[in-house]
Amino acid sequence: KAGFSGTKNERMFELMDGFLKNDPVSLQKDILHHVEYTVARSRFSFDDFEAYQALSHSVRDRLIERWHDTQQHFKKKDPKRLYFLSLEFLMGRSLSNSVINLGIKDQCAEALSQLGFEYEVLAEQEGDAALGNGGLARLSACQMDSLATLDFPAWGYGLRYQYGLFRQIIIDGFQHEQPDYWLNFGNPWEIERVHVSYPVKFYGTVKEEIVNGKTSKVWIPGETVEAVAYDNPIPGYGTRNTINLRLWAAKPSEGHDIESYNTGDYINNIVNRQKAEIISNVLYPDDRSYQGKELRLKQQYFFVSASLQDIIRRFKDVHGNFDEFPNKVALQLNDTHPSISVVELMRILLDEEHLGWKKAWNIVRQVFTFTTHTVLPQALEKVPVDLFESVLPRHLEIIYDINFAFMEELKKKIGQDYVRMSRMSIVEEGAVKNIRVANLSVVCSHTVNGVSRAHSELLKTRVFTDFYELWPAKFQYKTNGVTQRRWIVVSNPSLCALISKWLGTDSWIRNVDYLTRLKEHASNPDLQHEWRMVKKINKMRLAEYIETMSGVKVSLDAMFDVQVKRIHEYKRQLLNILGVIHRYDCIKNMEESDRRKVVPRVCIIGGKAPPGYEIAKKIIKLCHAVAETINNDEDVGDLLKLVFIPDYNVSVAELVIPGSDLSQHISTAGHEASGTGSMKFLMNGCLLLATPDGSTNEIIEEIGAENMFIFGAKINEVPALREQESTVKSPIQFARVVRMVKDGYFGYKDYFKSLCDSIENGKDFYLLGSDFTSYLEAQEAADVAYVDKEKWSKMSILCTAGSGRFSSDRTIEDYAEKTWGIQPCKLPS
Ligand code: HBZ
Repeated sequence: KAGFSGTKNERMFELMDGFLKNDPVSLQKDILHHVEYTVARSRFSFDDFEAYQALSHSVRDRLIERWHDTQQHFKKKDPKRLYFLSLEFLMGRSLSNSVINLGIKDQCAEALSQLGFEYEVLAEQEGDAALGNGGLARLSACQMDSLATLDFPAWGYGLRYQYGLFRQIIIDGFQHEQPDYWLNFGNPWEIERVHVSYPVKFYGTVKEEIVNGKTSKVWIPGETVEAVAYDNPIPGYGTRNTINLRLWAAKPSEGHDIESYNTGDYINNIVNRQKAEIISNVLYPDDRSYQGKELRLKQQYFFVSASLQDIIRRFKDVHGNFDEFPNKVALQLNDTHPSISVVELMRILLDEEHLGWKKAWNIVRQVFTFTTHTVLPQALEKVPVDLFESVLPRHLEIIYDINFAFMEELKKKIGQDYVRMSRMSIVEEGAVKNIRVANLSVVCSHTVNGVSRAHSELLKTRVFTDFYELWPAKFQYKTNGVTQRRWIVVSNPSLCALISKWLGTDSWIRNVDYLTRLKEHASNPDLQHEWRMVKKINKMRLAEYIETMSGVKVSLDAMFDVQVKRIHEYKRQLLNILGVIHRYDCIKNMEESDRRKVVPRVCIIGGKAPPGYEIAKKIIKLCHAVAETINNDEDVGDLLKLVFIPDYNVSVAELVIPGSDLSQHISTAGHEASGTGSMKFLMNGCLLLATPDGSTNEIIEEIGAENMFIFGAKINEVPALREQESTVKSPIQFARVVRMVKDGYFGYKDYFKSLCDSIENGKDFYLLGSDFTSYLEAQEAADVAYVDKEKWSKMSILCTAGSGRFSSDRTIEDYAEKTWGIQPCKLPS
């Protein structure tokens, strides 16, 4: 014990030399250390990728320190914790986000430059973590950033897919899907916790047993799979708080099936055990439909079961019984995907903790909150009862019991209205009996949230009307938001510096209310000039990228007009392409002298089509076919270009959004629950051309319709328009551009036939024809505004200035107060 001073902990801290230091020399030492001992390359010879790995490990070490302190602090304080359950998280890259949130970007850059490396080049080495489809999944990621930054005691739980969202490659204009081997080069941002693992059971039978004189149900599983934890630290900005995103991977279970080893075929047994890993193999790539697939149900139950075991273990470490559970635990259901957790918690409380039904049900109803991200009733998940019975037999029994109790409660309130009762039932009767997962979620949660005001209205009037009438107080909404850390600070450093310069502070990075002060300077010519310079830098980056990806050279003087998002009929990329064809047609038919008045455009489209969605795939092909014609037409030159950006993902978005002048959010009104892309563009001073759908109405309130280009039918006009659709003739320009496609002007005549049929009079469900004229008018208004540089710059500044309300910080504070009932729990600095 020589030299031992004070407590063991202090001595250990001394030995470790305190916390890691963040000056460039210390960082350099750490990087070289990791090159040699983690990456196992010689410190005298390593390439960009190896340098990226070593840098990431150095940053990760710092995250781990904070992570430990945060968890220790939460443990000591034992606050009510939020557990965010989501089957999807679209985290994108971690290095750039981590160095920003830790406040060590400049130090890293300096450390690297002395070693002969460039920070920006290394950051580009990282692949995206794409464990999600689209809006819902990226929203989860933004919300995790806000939860950490605002010091909330929160945990994220999800699934660690081996293969994330497919890579989109384009061959001859057609989308092809390739597996996303994102873990092939290692993932420095996760920590495998081999000791944190739980058995998850499937199949089998249910028996009755007498426990302490009471009948109890015992589930005898037919298969057990082990869930192993992988922790992903999520650092807050301007705080030491670093929270955890725990993702589960499936592994063969140790204790399972030992018998058969003695008797059976050894090799086959090993092979069969290995099949357990299939559960966490691949992310489902359809972001709107769900067809009751067994593997999908197993994925959902797998991550939920492991998460609840983990949450209950943590709770029981401190608490002797479940009375305090609702005061210590909030469980957030991110859409219906994790909703089986309400049944699983019931099962644990009843069968394992032996609580009575009433007590268990009372707990369940106090802890769950549910957010839905959809508008379409048909997109709500259903699981065939037969499937349920085979995979989770005990859970099906509990669902029946919950439903019975609910129906009894309902009868007392509404009397014998059996039609309404059958609509509200968790079990759907019919040729195929189904479990309605959305109804289960509404019944078992104390709060149901929509993702924008308009969405919430639709939930009340169309999707959950019966439930709203029964429990009006349950229904709330929290308009989505995005994190300004990733969408300005990380992705647009020049704009970030400019904003801080003009506000005289960088406080807006933590407190977005400061952004509104930009309004005072919106007409200042100096700011406007600098604002345009920043945009130009970002457009240059984007133009270079476009040229590399598609070979098309674009002019920086042209307006960059962007629509990037998943490809869906309701999002109406087809309307955009038809608009481009119209513009092309006009230019072609113009006198030479008139062409000089045309405002040059670069139309940029990007997004992935769900692999089985034929029409969406045809839209991608049409975009390429039209681009081929336009981009090679000498009459048109720089006046119009059309480019498709392949494999759109989070890191591509970080490049595209800052470089856009105009962006399109043009869903048929009543279809986009919220939309979050628009908010990222807004933050980056990009003007919006949009329909009054989802969160756009709230954006209009904040930015002013005069600073946007709004067009098209309103939500409440759509039903009548649909009814009249077959009788009202579509506008002549619309008919003309559709005919061009139909007649094979862009080739592939037969292939595009069904696409054209889908928007023909009488079948134009998404009302492209009906909105076409006002769409063109909005586009023209954008042209006129763009020519007036001062006016455009002012509008652009006002977009950024008004974007504060659409920060996920605001959304999360709202949820914390009105839905979850949690308080910040900040680490002392
Ligand atoms: O969630 C989106 C909404 O379409 C969008 O309007 C909203 O802004 C965003 C965030 O609230 N919904 C989705 O992205 N939905 C999915 O990705 C999804 C994924 C798997 C499914 C179903 C839906 O099985």
